[in-house]
Amino acid sequence: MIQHNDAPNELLFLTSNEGKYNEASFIMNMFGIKLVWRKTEKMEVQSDDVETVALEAAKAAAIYESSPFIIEDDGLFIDCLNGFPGPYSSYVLIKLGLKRVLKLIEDDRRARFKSAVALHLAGRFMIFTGIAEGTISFAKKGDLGFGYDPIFIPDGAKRTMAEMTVIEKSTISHRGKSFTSLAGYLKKFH
Ligand code: ITT
Repeated sequence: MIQHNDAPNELLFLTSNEGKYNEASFIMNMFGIKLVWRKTEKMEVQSDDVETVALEAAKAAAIYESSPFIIEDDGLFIDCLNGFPGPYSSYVLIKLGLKRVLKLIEDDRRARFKSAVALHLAGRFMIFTGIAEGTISFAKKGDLGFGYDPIFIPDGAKRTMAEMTVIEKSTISHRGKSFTSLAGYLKKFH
């Protein structure tokens, strides 16, 4: 457990993805915690599990980064594709694009986004997670957000995440949940 004196006023977010930073920064701001963007690629081990990828990336980064920081790993897991693209989400988006991903989907359109945030603070590592359940749409819709947002409809919504503002998306997204949990933990020590 971290001590009161360890609680940081600001936290580095190590990521190459501006969309992830913008949303995370918005969420943490609501809790009065400042996120500072350190634009960098994370080290990625091969695993189906976002928690493992985030934790191992944080351990590698802790060798050179002495300030408190976070690293987030995400993936979109599609049921009819046995969880694919999952850990390959970024690569598949670049190589195939959303239209070709849509062509792979069969009758069962269920999917979920997973987010794992690894915190390195006062020499310790902690993981905070969030899941957003939903379905894959029949066509791309919306131009807000980033990544797979135009084809993901969260449960309870009639629109894709790319048709939602950052506030709406963060209320229900995988990232909204993992960062709210991180903020709740950090606020206990302020
Ligand atoms: P860093 O590793 O540098 O943080 P990245 O883009 O490689 O950035 P991830 O491996 O964690 O990030 O994420 C994999 C991909 O999942 C990401 O590139 C997006 O295409 C997609 N993704 C993650 N979160 C998303 C979201 O909220 N909405 C839509 N797509 C998302």
